Amino acid sequence: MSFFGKTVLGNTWNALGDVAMWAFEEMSIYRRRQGTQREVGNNDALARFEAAEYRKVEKVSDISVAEFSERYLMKKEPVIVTDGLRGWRAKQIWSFDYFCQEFGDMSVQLQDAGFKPKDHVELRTYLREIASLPAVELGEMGDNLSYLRYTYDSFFKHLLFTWGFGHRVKTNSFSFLAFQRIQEHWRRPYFLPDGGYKIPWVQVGSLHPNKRMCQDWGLYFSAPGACTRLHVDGMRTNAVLCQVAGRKAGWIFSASLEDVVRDAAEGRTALSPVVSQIASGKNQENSPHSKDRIWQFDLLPGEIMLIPKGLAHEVHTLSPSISLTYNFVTNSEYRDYFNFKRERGHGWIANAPIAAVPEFARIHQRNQRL
Ligand SMILES: O=C(O)CCC(=O)C(=O)O
Ligand SMILES: [Fe+2]
Repeated sequence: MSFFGKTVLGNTWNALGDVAMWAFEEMSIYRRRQGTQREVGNNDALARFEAAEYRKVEKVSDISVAEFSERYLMKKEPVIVTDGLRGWRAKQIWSFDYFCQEFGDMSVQLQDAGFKPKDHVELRTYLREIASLPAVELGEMGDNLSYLRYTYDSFFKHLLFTWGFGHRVKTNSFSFLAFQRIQEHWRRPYFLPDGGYKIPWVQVGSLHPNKRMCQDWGLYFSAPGACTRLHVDGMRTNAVLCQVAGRKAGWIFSASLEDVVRDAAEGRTALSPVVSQIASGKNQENSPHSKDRIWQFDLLPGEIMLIPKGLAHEVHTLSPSISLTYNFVTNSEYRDYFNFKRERGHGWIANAPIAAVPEFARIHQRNQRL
């Protein structure tokens, strides 16, 4: 068979896998979640935060696929790979000027801190505006600054891109056009396996995320002070946040804290300084909440962070930022991914940032000084 024939066949096979996978998951979640409800209201939220282990996301470099997988991916432990962009021409090419020059005339739709669609603006105007803003510290938030995450013009076109048929699609969407035109500037990060993925479906051959648009793929542009509010990604898959320009910082919360942190952000808790045996010290090994963990991260240009599947996180932009992100699940993680998702359902986004809760901000301030 010709090379072309093989590619089309391969893409079609992957597409069928994607659809079957998605249908199977949705059915299972639907059947499981009928009639169950999340418990809301956590009066011991502050105590839980106080007692949780507060750490920095570990930084590593020159890490092998096997080590990355064993130490971080399989353990749902966040990590930053400092030489993550190794081999990416994007490091030299991508800048605010580059995107102004190449795509400046396009109209793009911005979003708010909760992914809600906002104004349409000219890309050049937006990029010039944010590129000139001064840096901020973590916790200094702008007044709901808008954010350019992704602009997909139709669901069907999106599907074609995810199945590797993007080159055949006519579109005026910035994300789609950019995806096609910057393919040679980036690649799958060197520490991720080349094949064996359930999401997107790649059972034979290698995953090329620069050719086949992965779940939640986006080129993100944001201003100092902009925030992506506390959330769990919709599909509860792993995310890689690839930082090309500017700095981002924020927090990732262990699965055990999901309801607590959501309730705290949304004000469904008294957050009074509860006097309890756990509030005064760190969790003991055998305490019921010993798995409670808050990771704070500082992500610099050239680095890639893993946000493990299903964990709540909040991301703040500290200086004018360009980053690329996409989501995935490998074969060996699938069972854990599936069980967790069946239990908890889809992701969510809080209606207010956790950084704005004074009691949480104090815990962050105190830990920063340690
Ligand atoms: O980079 C950001 O601001 C947030 C990325 C993220 O968590 C997401 O898009 O789901
Ligand atoms: Fe996210």
